[in-house]
Amino acid sequence: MTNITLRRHLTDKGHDPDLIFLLEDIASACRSTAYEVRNGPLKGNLGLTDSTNVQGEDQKPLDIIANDIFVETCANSPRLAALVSEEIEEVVWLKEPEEGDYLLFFDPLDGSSNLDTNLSVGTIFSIMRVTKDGDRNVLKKGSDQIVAGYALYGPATMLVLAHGHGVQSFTLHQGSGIFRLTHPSLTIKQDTPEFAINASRQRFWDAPIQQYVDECLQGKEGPRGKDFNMRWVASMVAEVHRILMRGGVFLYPLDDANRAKGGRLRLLYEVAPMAMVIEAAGGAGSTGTERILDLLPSEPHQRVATILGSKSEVDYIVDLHTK
Ligand code: FDP
Repeated sequence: MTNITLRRHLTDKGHDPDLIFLLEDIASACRSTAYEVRNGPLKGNLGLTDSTNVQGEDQKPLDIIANDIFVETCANSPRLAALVSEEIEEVVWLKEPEEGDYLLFFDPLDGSSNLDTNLSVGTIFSIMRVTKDGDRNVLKKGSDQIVAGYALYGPATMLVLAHGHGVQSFTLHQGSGIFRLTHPSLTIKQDTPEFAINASRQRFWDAPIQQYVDECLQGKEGPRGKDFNMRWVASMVAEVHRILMRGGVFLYPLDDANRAKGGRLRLLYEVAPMAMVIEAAGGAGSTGTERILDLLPSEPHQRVATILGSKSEVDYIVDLHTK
């Protein structure tokens, strides 16, 4: 561990003070969310609410609590023009947008189906800029992100950031509430035989995904010539964090059951931020046919096919699609 705090690190990198302000607000919201997640069973916050979100998915009390924490905390940032949240249908405008203002996209509590079983969940976020006065367009490419990251509420609370200077992870010190730099440079191992996919959907998969998983399962005796390992936490933040720490690939592909919706995971506040983190750590992110960061969304809650992780593995899967 270093003595470098989040604020010191962001300041050393020469970021605009308004961006540091916003990132510190995001860190505060993550700290408060971690506290609520940790105390969820004691406060009776684990069950379902009567409501569904804009995606038609059941909401848990903690989905709503985390969303409210982010909206209240980040609305404090003077240059934040708008918020786009998984839990809110409309874009929330906080001010008349001016050139250089920020736009914040977030999934306040990703993987919340894991709350009942006390497994890791997280928050995913992304920051983009308003490019001209009065511009209310939030439908921008992932390559326009200036910062992307996530907080993982696991045994330790970690904040992972990609902000144009590689990928760093900060760990929340439980006593002081300070995020300290614990992983100054995260890079993804290229040669790790581990894949993550919800295999119960196999009957819906397209041929390239069928072939990829089939080859992995054949192990040493198959065309890949090595044994693979499989993991599925059903929490994208936990999955991506594992891949950052020890390599592998995460797949939530387009399949016959989710094709009409465009996929499972949401582009602007789940997949594009994770793709930025993964690429900044030397990995790759693709739909199978297109680079995720090149996609232009057509609506704020758009879904997308997702393949993220070690570059060699993602490239291999893209090749299977091309063939
Ligand atoms: P959740 O709905 O619990 O928020 O973002 C959606 C997500 O979780 C991902 O975190 C996770 O990878 C995926 O859905 C789980 O999907 P399955 O239900 O198919 O396992």
